[in-house]
Amino acid sequence: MSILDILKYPDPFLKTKAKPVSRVDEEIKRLISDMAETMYFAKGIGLAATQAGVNKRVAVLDVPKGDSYKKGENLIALINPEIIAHGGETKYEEGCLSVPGFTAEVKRFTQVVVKAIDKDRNNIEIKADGLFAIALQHEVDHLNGILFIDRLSKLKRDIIKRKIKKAIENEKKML
Ligand code: QAP
Ligand code: CO
Repeated sequence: MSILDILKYPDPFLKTKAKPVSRVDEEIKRLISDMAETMYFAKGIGLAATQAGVNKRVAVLDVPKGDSYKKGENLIALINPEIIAHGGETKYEEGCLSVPGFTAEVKRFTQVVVKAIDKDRNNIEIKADGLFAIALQHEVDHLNGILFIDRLSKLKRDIIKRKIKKAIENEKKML
């Protein structure tokens, strides 16, 4: 078990379109367990392999259902996830472990159906709505090299990018 380094915007690797996993072997299982450990350590509810610098279509999520959050209760690993159906339109104030300290309202589908392989090599289909549906779209985006800030209007994206740049400059001055 190890904690992985989470890449932060503007790391260019975050733009990588990740490669499909062809075999769920021990290496993938280790990656999944390290990603879950890293997600909990960072207090996140979702993490894509791309964020850990790994070029594979793997994501882990643990999205609270309702208001009670028990760590691990809703943990799921998705291999080669694909959105095969969607409906509705909604907005959600999103954050990201690769863009720490910043949030923005992002337009998303209200409901999604995601097809994937789980860690036990089963083909699964997940019908989701609410926060889970948002999280699934956010993680599939990461595997396609897309960050939530890329989904903002050019004006809002430029504003948030400038704020992030300033925050990074200030961090460097503190050292
Ligand atoms: C993706 O995001 C997501 O800025 C997971 O300081 C986003 O776990 C799913 C986090 C929106 C559903 C809705 C962000 C933690 C965690 C931060 C995360 C921070 C500390 C983000
Ligand atoms: Co993210």
